[in-house]
Amino acid sequence: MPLGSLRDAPHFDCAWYSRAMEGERVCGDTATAFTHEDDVIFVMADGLGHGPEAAMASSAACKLAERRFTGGVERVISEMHQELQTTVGASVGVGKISATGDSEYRAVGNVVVRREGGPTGSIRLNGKSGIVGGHRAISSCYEFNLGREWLVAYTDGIPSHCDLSECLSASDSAMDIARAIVRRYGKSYDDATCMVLRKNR
Ligand SMILES: [Mn+2]
Repeated sequence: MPLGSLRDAPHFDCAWYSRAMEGERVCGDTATAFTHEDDVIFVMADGLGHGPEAAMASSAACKLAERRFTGGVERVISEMHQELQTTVGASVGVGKISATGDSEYRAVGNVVVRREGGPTGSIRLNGKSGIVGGHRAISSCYEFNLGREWLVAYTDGIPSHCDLSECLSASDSAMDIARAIVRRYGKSYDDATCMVLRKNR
């Protein structure tokens, strides 16, 4: 079993915070993170629409990754695409970060990842239009080295262009930041999930 918990990656600070839209009891977004060999893998999924059907699609994507990830980001997205055919489908982002920071991130649909607080300022990584489990799921692909900057991933319940600077403070934990972003920017009429991740050293 090559997959492990984030406790196996003490060199990463990673946390996420989710809440359902007003009037819904379940959140249609699901996120997860785990280790595969020396890499940290994170998944952010936003089921189409909201409520239990959306939650079923997004959690199926995350569970598949947790059970079947074998090292390939593109491959796991195409497996999700098959698995989610019987669901409403989901926007999905999957990232893989090595211990040295070498990273690959791929996304389909409205999941955004931002690199924040690095020397180049704010960089936004958008998903390619499409839906995992829907008609087509060709992912956008980004490769980069993660230094000491924050990676912030979120679903479209948070505006893609919001100013994160006041939520990102060096002294805060990933959980404090994720919660602050959802509370400050989350749209009341959509599910909102934010994951925050950084290498500690
Ligand atoms: Mn959404």
